[in-house]
Amino acid sequence: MNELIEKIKKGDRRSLAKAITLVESTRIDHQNLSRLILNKLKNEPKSSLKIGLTGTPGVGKSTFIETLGLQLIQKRKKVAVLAIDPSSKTTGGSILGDKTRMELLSKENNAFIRPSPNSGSLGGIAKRTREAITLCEAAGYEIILVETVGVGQSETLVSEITDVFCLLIAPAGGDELQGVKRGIMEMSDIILINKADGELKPIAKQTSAQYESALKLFRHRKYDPPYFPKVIPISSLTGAGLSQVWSTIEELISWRKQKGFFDDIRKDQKVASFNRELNNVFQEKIIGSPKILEKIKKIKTDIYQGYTTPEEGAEALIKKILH
Ligand SMILES: Nc1nc2c(ncn2[C@@H]2O[C@H](COP(=O)(O)OP(=O)(O)O)[C@@H](O)[C@H]2O)c(=O)[nH]1
Ligand SMILES: [Mg+2]
Repeated sequence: MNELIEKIKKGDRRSLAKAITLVESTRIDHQNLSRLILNKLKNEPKSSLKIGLTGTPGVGKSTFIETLGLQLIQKRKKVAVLAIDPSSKTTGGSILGDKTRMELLSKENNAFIRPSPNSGSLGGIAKRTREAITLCEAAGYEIILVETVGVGQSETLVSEITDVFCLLIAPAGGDELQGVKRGIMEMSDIILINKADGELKPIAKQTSAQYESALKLFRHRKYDPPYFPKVIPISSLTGAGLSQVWSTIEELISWRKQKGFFDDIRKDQKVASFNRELNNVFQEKIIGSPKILEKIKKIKTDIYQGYTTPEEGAEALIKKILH
C-alpha cells in the first residue's frame, strides 16, 4: 500500500487509476484499503482548482473539456477529468456519449481521464467522486474537470464539490430558455453557449443575450464579483472563446480568494458533504441493514392491510433504530 501511495504522489497514472478503482469497489477489503490510502493522503496540500460542467447530452461538454484541457496542457498544467453519469444505473447505458474518451487529451502525458462506471445512489456517487478528486490532487493534478449530465440532481452534487460551476447550453431560436431548470442556473458561475460556429453562430448570440437578461432577474450572490454569473458564447469545436472562458475563471477565482469567499465556499461545501454523507450512511447502513429491512417489510405489510398508519409505522421504525 505504501508503494502505491508513493507512486500516486509521484504522479504515476496507473497507480492513480488503481486507487480510484479501489475507491469505487464495493468489496469490503477494497473499501478498507481505500480508506487507509485516503487517510494517508488527507493531509497532502490541496492546491487544485476544481471545475464542474453540466448540460444536456450532446451539448458538447466532452468536446469542451478536451479543447480546454489541451489549452491548459499547453500552459503546462496537469489536468484530470472525471465524468459522472447518474443515468447508467437506470438505462444500463451511458448518456455521457462516446466522446467521453477524449481521444486527443487522453494521449497527453499530463492528462488523466476517468470515465465513470457509476451506478448506485447519488450519495454513493458523491462520495466516490470526492475521493477520486482527493486522489487526483495527491497525484499533482492542478486542474480537475468534472463532467456530468444535467439530470437526476447530479449537477447539485457537482456544484458541491467544485470551485467553479459551468453550464453548457446549445443555441436555440425562440424566446424559451429551453426548459433549463432555474435551480441549475442559480448554481452556475458561468453559462457557456456552445456551438457558436457556422450556421449556429447568430442563433448562439441570440441565446446568449436571452440568458444574460434572464440572469439579471436573479438575486446577486454575495460571493460573486459584479457582472457575474457571466454568459459566454463559445465553440468547443474551433476553440473560439475558450481563452476568454479561462481568463473569466481566473478572474472569478482571484476575486473570491481576495475576498475570502473561496475558502468560505469550500467550508460550506464540506458541511454540505457531511449532510449528504449522513443521509448516505443512514440509507445504506441503517435502512439497508437486514434487521431493519425486515422490520420495514413488516411495517409496510401492516400499512397495506390497514393495521397501522404510515405515521405510526415510521414512528415504530425510528424507535427500533434508536433502540
Ligand atoms: N458545431 C459544433 N459542434 C460541437 C461543438 N461542441 C461539440 N460539438 C458536437 O456535438 C456532439 C456532442 O458532443 P459531446 O462533447 O459528446 O457532448 P456531451 O454529451 O455534452 O459530452 C459531437 O458530435 C460534437 O462534435 C461545437 O462547439 N460546435
Ligand atoms: Mg460527454
